[in-house]
This record gives sequence, structure tokens and C-alpha cells, in this order.
Amino acid sequence: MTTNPAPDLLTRRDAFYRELEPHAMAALWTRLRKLIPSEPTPAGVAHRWSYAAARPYLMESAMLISAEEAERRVLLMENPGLPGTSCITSTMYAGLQLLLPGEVAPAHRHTQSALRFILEGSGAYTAVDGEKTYMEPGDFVITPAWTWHHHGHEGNAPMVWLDGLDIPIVSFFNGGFREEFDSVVSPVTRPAGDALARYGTGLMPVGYQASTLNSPVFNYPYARTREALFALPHAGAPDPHTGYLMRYTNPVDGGWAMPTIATMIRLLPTGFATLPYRSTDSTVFVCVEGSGHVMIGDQRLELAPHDIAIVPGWSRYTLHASQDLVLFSYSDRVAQEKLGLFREQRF
Ligand code: 1HN
Repeated sequence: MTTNPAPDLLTRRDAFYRELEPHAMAALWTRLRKLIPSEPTPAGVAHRWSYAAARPYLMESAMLISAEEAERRVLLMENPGLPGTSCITSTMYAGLQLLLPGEVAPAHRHTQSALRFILEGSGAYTAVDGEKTYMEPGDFVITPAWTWHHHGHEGNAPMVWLDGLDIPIVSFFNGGFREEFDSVVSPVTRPAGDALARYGTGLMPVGYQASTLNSPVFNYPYARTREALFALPHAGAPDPHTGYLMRYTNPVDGGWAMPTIATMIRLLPTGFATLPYRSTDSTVFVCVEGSGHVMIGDQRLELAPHDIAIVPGWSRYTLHASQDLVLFSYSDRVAQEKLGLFREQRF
């Protein structure tokens, strides 16, 4: 509705607004449009971190500090559109963690949930809630909120993985707690591979009662994931907007593997390009293998193995594969779905 109030009325309104200020009040009608926008404006910017460019800095960091002294020797990736936040999107954190042979990253726990996506190396493990899992490139590993965890390395080459955490979500709710364990490592009470054997084979112990919001499978090995992905092209064409897109599931209920972070992996066969798509979740992409690029408007982000790219929420984008492209991705989609906020659009 457009009306043209008399100048005198406008003056009286301004005076009224100023009168409200010291009472910690304001007139909604002066703020409504900004408070309730007609659609999301993307938070943060599209960006790509080249692994080849980042890796030397990560290795240099090992000459300056040990994993134990740093607690976690990580170079975090901060969205250039969100300076000072230490976050890669408005709801997610991302960092590259380096562990050298023989090092230990000491035990602690926090209410933020974490995922690890392994980029290079072999022989390192993470111990989570009493069980070690040895990590291999392409594995997706879960550290549920408030579980004791430490990392160790029994191999002989640097081990690098991507840490993804829901830090901004926990901050939004002001729900952050952290504790250090009394000793460097937390107790390991079950053999490595126990969770995968019990819950990760399509079987489940009879009478199993879930005690966590997370999948009891806390390492999804890439060997199995890859086999599934590369079997899909034999059974039909890829989705035109997303490619062969799969989500990591919790075998207890078929839902997402984690309560706040949605995790997915997809295959885009050589030469395939998606049709334009957008969704309300800002998404972190990790190139696992192959090569290609992502177009966001007229911005082109190259994807080579271990490169990391951000597509801000509600930005229209396409994905292009020059060589069989495998992309891991994570976002707050699971939280948005639970709150009834998730939307997507296919063009
Ligand atoms: C954390 O606990 C880890 O356990 C990695 O490896 C990165 C970033 C912020 C807060 C806690 C880890 C983290 C973190």
C-alpha cells in the first residue's frame, strides 16, 4: 500500500521513533521488509580453495607447532564474505587438519558435532566414544556431539582430512560446551571395526536401542561408497539436476547420518553437466576424485581432487564433469528439513 503522509505527520513519526529508542522498543513497520525478506539473500560468497595451493601451508604449519601443542593442528577456511567468523558458511565450519606419524591430538569433547572427510594418508585413527577407526582417503567419519575423541597416527606419511563442524549452529543457540580429558588419550573399550560389523552391513543387533541422534556407524569407508556410486550408471541415467546423488544414512531409522549436518556424495560421469538448481542450504563441496567445475552465475570454480568449494544458499548453480567427478558435500539441510525450512528449485 502506498500513501503519501503529510510532512507534519512524517516529522511526528520520526519523533515518535526516537522516543521509543531509550525504552528498547521500535516500530515494526519501519523494519518489516528487512526482518522478513521475500526470499533469502545468499550469505557469504562462492569460493574455492585449491588443495594444491593450501597443502604447502599445512605442511609448513607442522614446522611451527606439534599436533599436541596446537590441540588440533588445523588451517581453517573462512568464507571471504564472512570475515572474522572463522566459518565457511553462515552455519558450517571447515578446516584442514594435519597429523604426522607418531603424533597424537589430545582427547576432548564438545557439544559441536564434527565430521571428518579423509583427503590423504593412511595409518591414522580417530578414537570416538571408546572405539578406534582407522581412516583411509574418501572415508566419512562422524564425531557425535559430546563424545570423547582423540586422534593418533601409526602410519608413516602425513595424514590430512577435512573437519566439518556445526559451530555456527551451536553458537546461534549459545549451546557451546567443551571439556579436556584428564589424559592425552581417552580409553578404548571396543575393537576397531566393531560398529561397522554391528550396524553397517544391513544387519542390526536384535533389541538395539539407539542412544544417540547419530548413526551408530561412525566410519563409512570409501571402498564401499565408491563401489555403490560406480554401480549406479549401470542401472539408469543420472538425475538431470543433481547427478547420481546419494546421502549417508543412519541405519536405525533411514534418516540422515548426523542430526545437524547433512552429508552426501555424488558421481557425475565424464562429460555430464547438471541443469541449474538451487536450494536453501549453503553447501560445502569436496572433490574426492576426477575433475570438473561448478558455475554459479558467471563465476566458474575449478574442481580438482581435494579442492573445496562453497555454493551459498539459494544461488543457482550447475556442476560439470570433465573426468568422472566424485563430490562429497555437507550442509545444514538436515536441520532445515526438521524445522520445515528447506526449499529447492529445479530449472
Ligand atoms: C575439533 O575438536 C577437531 O576433534 C577439529 O579434530 C576441529 C574445530 C573447532 C572446534 C573443535 C577435532 C575443530 C574442533
